[in-house]
Amino acid sequence: MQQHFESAKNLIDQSANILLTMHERMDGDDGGALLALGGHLENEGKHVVYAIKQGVPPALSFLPGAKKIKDDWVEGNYDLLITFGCSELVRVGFPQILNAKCLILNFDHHPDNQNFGHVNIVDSKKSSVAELVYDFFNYCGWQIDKDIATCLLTGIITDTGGFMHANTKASTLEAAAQLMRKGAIPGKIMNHALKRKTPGVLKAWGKAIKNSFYDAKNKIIYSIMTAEDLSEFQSLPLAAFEGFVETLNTVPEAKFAMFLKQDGEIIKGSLRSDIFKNVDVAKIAHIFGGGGHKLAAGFSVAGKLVKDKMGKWRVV
Ligand SMILES: [Mn+2]
Repeated sequence: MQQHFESAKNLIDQSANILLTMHERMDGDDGGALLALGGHLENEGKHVVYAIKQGVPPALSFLPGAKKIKDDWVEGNYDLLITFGCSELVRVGFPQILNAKCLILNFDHHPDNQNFGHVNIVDSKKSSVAELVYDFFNYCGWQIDKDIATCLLTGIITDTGGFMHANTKASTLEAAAQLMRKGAIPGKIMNHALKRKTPGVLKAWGKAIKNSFYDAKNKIIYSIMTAEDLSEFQSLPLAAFEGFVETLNTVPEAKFAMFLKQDGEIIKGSLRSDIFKNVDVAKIAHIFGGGGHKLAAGFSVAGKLVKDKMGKWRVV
C-alpha cells in the first residue's frame, strides 16, 4: 500500500484543478472521505470541485464543507479526478465522466473494485474508505484539523454502524481515538448520521417491521415494501430506511436479513449477515447483478413487487 500511497501523493502534488466525486446517493463513508480530502486540498491552495449525483442527504448536511457539493456534473479542465467508493466508474452516475480525459485516482474498500484508476487505493480489509483516507493522511504527514477529523470519523462511524459491525478492528478504534483527539465528537456524528429519524420515517419503519417475515426453514428474515406500502407515507427522504436491514439482522437465529423495497421501476435489495453466521451475502447479491461485502451487500433489479390476494409477495 505504501507504494500506492506514494503514487497517489505524487498525482495530487502534480495537480492544481481537481474534481472529487463518488457513487450516487452520498453516504457518510465516501462523502466523509471526499470532504476530508477536499478540505486538505483546499488548504493546500488547490482548486477543488465537488460533484455528487443527487447531492447531500439531510442526515449529512452537518458535515463541514457539505454546502460546496454540487448535485450535477461541473464542466472543467481537470488535471485529476478522484473517486470514492466506486467499484466501477459508471457508479458515479454522471455519463460525462466516462469521457473525462484527466488522470483518475480511485479510493475504495469494496472487494469487487475494478481498479479503473491510474492509481488505485483499494483495500477491502479496511472498515471504511474514511479509515483508508485517514491512513493516507498519516502517510503523507498531512495535518488533520477538526473539520477533516469530523468528516473522517463520520465515515468510520457510519460504515461500522457505530462500531458495532464486524468490520470494526482495533486499528479502526485507534483511528477513531486519534480523530477524537483532533476534535471530532462521536456522539454528535451518531445523532446526525445514524439515529436521526423524522416522525414520518418512524411510521414507515413501523410498516416495514410489520411486513417482516421469518422463514424458519431457510433461516432468513426479510421484509418487503411494495409501492403500495410506500404510498401511505408522503415525501420520505431517500435515506428513510437506512439502518433498517441491520435492525432485521438483529434476529440471531437468522442466517441473513434481506430488505426489498420498490424504487420506481426498480426493486432494491439490501442484505446483511454477521460474521458468526457463515454466509457470504455478496455472493447472493451477485446473482442479482449487485455486489458488496461478505456481510453487507445490495442489488437492484427491474420489476415490480406486488402482494397478491393470498397475501403472497411476487415480482411482476
Ligand atoms: Mn464504505
